[in-house]
Amino acid sequence: MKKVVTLGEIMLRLSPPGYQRFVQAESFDVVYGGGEANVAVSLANYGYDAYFVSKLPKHEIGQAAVNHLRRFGVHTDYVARGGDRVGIYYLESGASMRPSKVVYDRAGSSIAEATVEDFDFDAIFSDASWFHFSGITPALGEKAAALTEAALKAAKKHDVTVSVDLNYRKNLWTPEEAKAVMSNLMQYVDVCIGNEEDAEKVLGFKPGKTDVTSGDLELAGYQDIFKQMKEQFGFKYVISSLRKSYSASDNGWSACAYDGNEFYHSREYDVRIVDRVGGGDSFAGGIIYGLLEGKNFKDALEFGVAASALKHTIFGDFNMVTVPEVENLLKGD
Ligand code: KDG
Repeated sequence: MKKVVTLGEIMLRLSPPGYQRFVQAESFDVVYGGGEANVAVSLANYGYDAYFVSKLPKHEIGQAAVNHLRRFGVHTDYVARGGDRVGIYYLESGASMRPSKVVYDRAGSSIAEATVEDFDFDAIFSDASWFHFSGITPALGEKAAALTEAALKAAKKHDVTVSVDLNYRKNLWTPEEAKAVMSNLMQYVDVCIGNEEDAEKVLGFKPGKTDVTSGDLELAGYQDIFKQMKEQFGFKYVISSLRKSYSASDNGWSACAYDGNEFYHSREYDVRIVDRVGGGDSFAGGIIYGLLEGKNFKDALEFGVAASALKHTIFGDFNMVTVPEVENLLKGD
């Protein structure tokens, strides 16, 4: 079975039940999640040997996060134990015209403080097929950025295919900080994935003439910047999810992509959102699955979009869907 590795932070997520606001909540629903952990769960669901690389404290909350990953089939052999804290994020779910809110409490988490000595990257990547990381991990601080680069160097040394989800997080860094760090890391990347705002905030490429909020997608703008990004960073594939935001609860969901020859726009799904957190991660997970399975690029893209559309119907950060479920959606009208 193919071995896929992701690196990042898994956090405790606390959310007021239903659509309550933070200020009225008397209890929280508990799940665990984090960009790259979510991708690992998707890939474990699809039958791959998915390994998550991270660091968590030795106490019971750290253990609960490890257990959560194991419960969904992710290998935790490379989760180092130690440090002081599990990152937390609070999520207030939006509805109708009220947007969702996120509050982070993650500074000084074990993975943010981890160093290269915590991991044996040579061993981790020597038999791996794929490595996925996102812009969230290097945004955790200088140590995490150095750790990400060390992992990328080891992955490339072992000829492992690398994907990134640019994943801009405005609460963690500014566009200028993101650009300085991420532009350097792009030299290791084969498959670049993002969304409407990531290309601009993380790499400085703005798709012209596109107003996503109004639903007026001018795809020519994407075509132009994808060509430029491919040229500048040498990516094999450049991919963006596309969200038409009708309200906090109703979205149009599709993607566009470029492989150096053709520009593709996928099928679009109308999604009524149960929980959109992790939608981008399941998109990345679906594309990685499609490419690892040897699907052509367009089919891998369609698989990612369909997997991600399904994720929007599932509570929590993880996408608990199977390959047949995604394929059924792909076959449907
Ligand atoms: O992509 C989903 C993530 O945003 C979520 O799981 C939490 O990792 C997270 C973050 O940093 O926002």
